[in-house]
This record gives sequence, structure tokens and C-alpha cells, in this order.
Amino acid sequence: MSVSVESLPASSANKSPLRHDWTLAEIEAIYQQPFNDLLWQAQQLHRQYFDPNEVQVSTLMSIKTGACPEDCKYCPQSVHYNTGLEREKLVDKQLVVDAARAAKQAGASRFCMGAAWRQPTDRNVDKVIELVQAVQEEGLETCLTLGMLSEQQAHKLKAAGLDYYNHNLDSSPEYYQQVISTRSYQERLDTLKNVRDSGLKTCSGGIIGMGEQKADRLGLLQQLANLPEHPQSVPINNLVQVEGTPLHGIARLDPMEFVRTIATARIMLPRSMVRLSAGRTEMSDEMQALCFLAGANSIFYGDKLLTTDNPETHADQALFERLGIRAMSRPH
Ligand code: SAM
Ligand code: DTB
Ligand code: SF4
Repeated sequence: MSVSVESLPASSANKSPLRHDWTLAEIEAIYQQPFNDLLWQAQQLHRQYFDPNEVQVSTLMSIKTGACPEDCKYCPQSVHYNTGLEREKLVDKQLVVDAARAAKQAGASRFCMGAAWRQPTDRNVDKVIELVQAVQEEGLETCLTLGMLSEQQAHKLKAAGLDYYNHNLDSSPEYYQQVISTRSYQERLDTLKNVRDSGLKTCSGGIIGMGEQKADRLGLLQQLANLPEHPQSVPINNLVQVEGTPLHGIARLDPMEFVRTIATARIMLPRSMVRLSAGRTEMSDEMQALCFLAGANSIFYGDKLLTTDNPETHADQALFERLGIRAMSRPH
């Protein structure tokens, strides 16, 4: 059984409905249909809202690395695990300006800065605002991921001109508890509310390939789509296994399940940018092409994610060339 888009309640202004009341049974019916039917449904919906040959590109930079007090079992930056990562203080503005300039030159439209904090202090926020403004001056959209944010901090960042804030739900509420003990799911939802209420655009997604069940992947998508507003940007990360983290060595996810997750996200979140995020260095060009066909329309671009490798810029340029994909320009 599949849920046809036409049978869903129509929203007032648009041709396709945006739903916030998905049940797990409905999501499973979409996810489990024959692969070709799933990709066809996702691609049809994708074409209602997006140019199928355009992909948005964001470049990441770690502005404060390692020694994070949280215990996320996937993360090389947690102080709880020995991954051999050098800890670094907040970087100098000039380094950020140089990296942003290079990212723009290489064709990125957004620059995303990440810090290994549980929550920034107010002083941290003030310093990061200087970095955001420096990046804006280079003509890029800005995104931050700094951990939890209070209502005031979110407002301050919005007032300073920040465009997006990334905060992931990571997994289903049930599986999350097996992965992180130092921060609750509810705290994540609270941060997302503070971000939304401030008027910042939300970037929120998760990680799959962490040993979760299919029901957890469906549960993550359910949480994301049933938020009061769909996140404008939805990163789907494939776990990057880092030696020293508890999830290193876990059985890898069947790539077809990864593609199914992307396609299901596209169908449930038809107006969001779905980002094919961490884990691309281990994906073939063919698998990435399937992800784009399934409705992914954004990537991280540049040879580093935060601390781990991402495909080289020239490899992504060659991939885009092979597929006839153009990098989306920054909205004006
Ligand atoms: N410390 C902040 C936080 O967790 O909110 C911001 C940075 S944190 C590294 C951003 C996101 O990166 C995490 O929420 C997680 O989804 C993703 N991530 C971290 N380590 C990863 C890994 N090994 N593989 C895939 N995604 C990962
Ligand atoms: C997201 O969902 N993935 C990015 C970004 N948001 C901040 C981070 C991926 C990190 C992968 C592990 C690392 O490089 O440290
Ligand atoms: Fe810290 Fe973020 Fe890594 Fe969790 S994912 S350990 S909060 S840096």
C-alpha cells in the first residue's frame, strides 16, 4: 500500500500539501513500497517544488574543535572518547574569512560554522556573531551549529543577521536514548522551538547507520515532519565511523535503505532542502546519483566536514558535471 500524495489534505495556498500529522504506519507504507515506485513518487514531488538539476552547496568549518562535554556515541569530538583529535579554541576571524572566501570561490552558497559545545555562553555568542558578520561580508548565507540555544541567544543571533541554525534530532526518540545520555530529546525540541520562534531558518535532521532499526529511521522522519514547521533544511547523515567512538565497527547500513530514507524524507517534507550529508566519501557516484534521484538537493562541499573527510572539491565538480547538475546560487 502506498499513500498517494493526492489523497492527502490540501494546504490552503499550495498545490501540494504540507502535513504535520504523519503516523508511523503511513510513513512505513511509503518507505517500504517497491524501490522504483518510491523513487518515482519522490521524484515527481521533487519536481513540483524544485529544479531537479540544481543542488545547493554548503561548506562547513569547525570553529571550536573537540573536548565537548556531551557523550554522543558517534562523535569524534566528545571528551568521553579517545579519538586522538587535537582540541582547538575558538578560531581567529581571519581564518574564517579566508575559508569563507575560498568556499565562495569554489561555488558554495552557504557557510556553516560548527562548535563542539553543549551550549554556548553569552560571551561565546558575541564572539561568534563577529564571525557570522565577517562571513556575510563575503556574500555567503550563514549557518551555525553551536549546541543548545536559549530563547535570548536565538533572538540575538537572528538580530545579528544569521540565516540558519542547525540542531539535529539525530534519531527516533527511542533510539536516541541509546546514543546520547547527557542531553534529552526534549532539550533538542526546545532548542528547535527557540530557533523557530526567533525567525531563524531551521536546519535539522539526523544520522542513520548507527545500528538503529528501520522503525527508528521512520520515527526520526516522523519527528521532523510533525514539527510545527518543517525545517527548511534537513541533513541526512550516514554515520562516519571514527575509531575510538563507541559506534565504531557497527554493521553498515544497506545503501538501499539510505536511499529509501532520502526518498521518504523528500515525500514527507516536499518543500525542504534534503541534504545528502556526512558519509559521502564512502558512497560511489552511482549511489549519490540515486540519492539525487530520490530528491536530495543539497550537499556539504569542500574536503572537510567538521573533523572528518568529505569528497575533494574537484571530485564533486566532476560528479556534478557527469550528472548535469548545477550548484544553486545564493537567494537574493
Ligand atoms: N555540538 C553541536 C551539537 O551537537 O549540537 C554542533 C556540532 S555537531 C558535530 C553537529 C551534528 O553533526 C550532530 O548533531 C550529528 O548529527 C552530526 N555528526 C557528528 N558526528 C558525526 C558522525 N561521526 N557521523 C555523522 N554525523 C555526525
Ligand atoms: C550535519 O547534520 N552534519 C554536519 C553539520 N550538520 C554540522 C556535521 C557532520 C559531522 C561529521 C563528523 C565530523 O566531521 O566531525
Ligand atoms: Fe558535542 Fe555536538 Fe559532538 Fe555531541 S555531536 S559530542 S554535542 S560536538
